Amino acid sequence: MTEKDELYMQRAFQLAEYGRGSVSPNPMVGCVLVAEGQIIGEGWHRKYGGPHAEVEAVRDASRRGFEHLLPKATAYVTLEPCAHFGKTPPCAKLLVEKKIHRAVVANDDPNPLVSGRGYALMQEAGIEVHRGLLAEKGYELNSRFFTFFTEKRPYIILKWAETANGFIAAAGGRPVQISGPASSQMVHRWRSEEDAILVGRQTAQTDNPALNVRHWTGQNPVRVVLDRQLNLPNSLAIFDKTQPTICYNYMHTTDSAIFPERYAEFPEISFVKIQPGEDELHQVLNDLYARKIQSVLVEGGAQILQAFLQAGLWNEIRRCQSPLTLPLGVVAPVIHGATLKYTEFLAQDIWTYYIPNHQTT
Ligand code: AOF
Ligand code: ZN
Repeated sequence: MTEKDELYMQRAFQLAEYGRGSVSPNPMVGCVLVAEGQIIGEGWHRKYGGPHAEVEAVRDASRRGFEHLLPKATAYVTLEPCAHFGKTPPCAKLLVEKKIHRAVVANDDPNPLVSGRGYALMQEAGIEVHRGLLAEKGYELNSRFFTFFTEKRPYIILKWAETANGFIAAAGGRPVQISGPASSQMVHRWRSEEDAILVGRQTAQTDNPALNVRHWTGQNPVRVVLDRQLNLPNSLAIFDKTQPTICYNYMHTTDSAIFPERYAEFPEISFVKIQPGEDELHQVLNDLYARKIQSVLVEGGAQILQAFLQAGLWNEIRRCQSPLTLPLGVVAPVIHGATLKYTEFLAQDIWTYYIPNHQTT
């Protein structure tokens, strides 16, 4: 593998990134076709249900009048080309049909429908296949997709804002605006990037959050609330039916909403029964997994954040510390088992990012 190979793969990753926010539950994938020392076609998976990266790249090559060079081409693909008939025909087959000469891939596809079979299809047809180039970068890019298939649960991001003296709400849980406007906007961008957003009963009640994307453009996540005794009033913003919503509780089940068709025109509220017990979070996560929800942003409050932390059920912490102080209040979650990734300043706020001790990306 040469430096040039790495460069083209970097480009493929750049393209893959354009799919962020529009492809879930599919991975972000990019593809670059190179022949005679030049890029002849580029593509990425743009939208869930749409053509895969390889199809886009081959189309691009044709559009540019380079179809005849495909038999000399190397395909740089960030994920093992698929081998199944899903929403689109298999990409590995397309590369074979186009007589691509060589394929360089970053990550193996963990999807059991594909895993290994994409390589097999290409190798049987005589395509020279290289695997694992810049694999780490791929795991980071598609951390949600990989976590979903390997851990069989969504990727979990814990997020909160605390005062300089460590409170996330005022005394009695009374909400206070802790982070500044720049941070709020960033959080809205984050909401648009994840499949679901989760809060506990107390937060739903006292903050009455809409849990939608307002200060950014993008898709609204599925709202998830834990209301064990089902005593939240239906006048709350989260029950306004403008967004698909799942309410986990001990009492009642409806099967009204069919997820992940979650961007349907008339989303419903789905009530899902869980059993009281220590594994409640696992029950919730198992259900989200069954609904193909690959990532969840946990936005509080302190109790629910602490529960995820204690259970070791998280992949990222994003903590905001503002310059504000409060005389009394609800104490912020205690972080443990975490490695600091980096810190950044956003206007007056300090954001600190952590990953679990044994996680590499
Ligand atoms: C590729 N190239 O660009 C992507 C792939 O329902 P479908 O047909 O869209 O298939 C989804 C699966 O295909 C997804 O779970 C993953 O395994 C693979 N994604 N494969 O060759 C792509 N997005
Ligand atoms: Zn494909």
